[in-house]
Amino acid sequence: MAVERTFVMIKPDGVKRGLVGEIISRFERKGLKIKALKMKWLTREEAEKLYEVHRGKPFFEELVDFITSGPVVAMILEGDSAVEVVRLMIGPTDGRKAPPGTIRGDFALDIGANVIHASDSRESFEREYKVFFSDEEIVGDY
Ligand code: DGI
Repeated sequence: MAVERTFVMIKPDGVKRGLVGEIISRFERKGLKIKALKMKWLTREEAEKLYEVHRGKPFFEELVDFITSGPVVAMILEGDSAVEVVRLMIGPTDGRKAPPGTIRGDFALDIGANVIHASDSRESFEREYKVFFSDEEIVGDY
């Protein structure tokens, strides 16, 4: 087991529906440590950077429109196998197919408006967190 970090973002639908506390609470209860936390309304440029791997796909414009439609809450979480653990906790992309008990399974009924984003690899984490945080904004051990 290796302590690692992952990047999580509660999307505009999750913020508007008042799910921020519920979602953060799930990660805290799991034992993951919050290392950075921020609310932000992304510009189109920032959204395109965050989702650059999807540029050119048919849903790209819709995705950028959606993610800039309201503020998001971004965080860096730390813990054993954090990338894999958080992906398991959020569930598959399509809320209609996500199993109950996962965040998307419990709160989402759509493939686009699916409440939450989490890095799918260490490489994605390294790229994604930099859209929101400088290294100085990550707190030390506690
Ligand atoms: O890592 P995920 O968020 O589970 O999924 P992903 O990396 O394949 O896609 C990123 C986001 O793009 C996803 O959360 C919602 C959106 N998306 C992915 N596939 C589709 C989509 N949106 C629409 N409208 N249609 C899709 O097929």
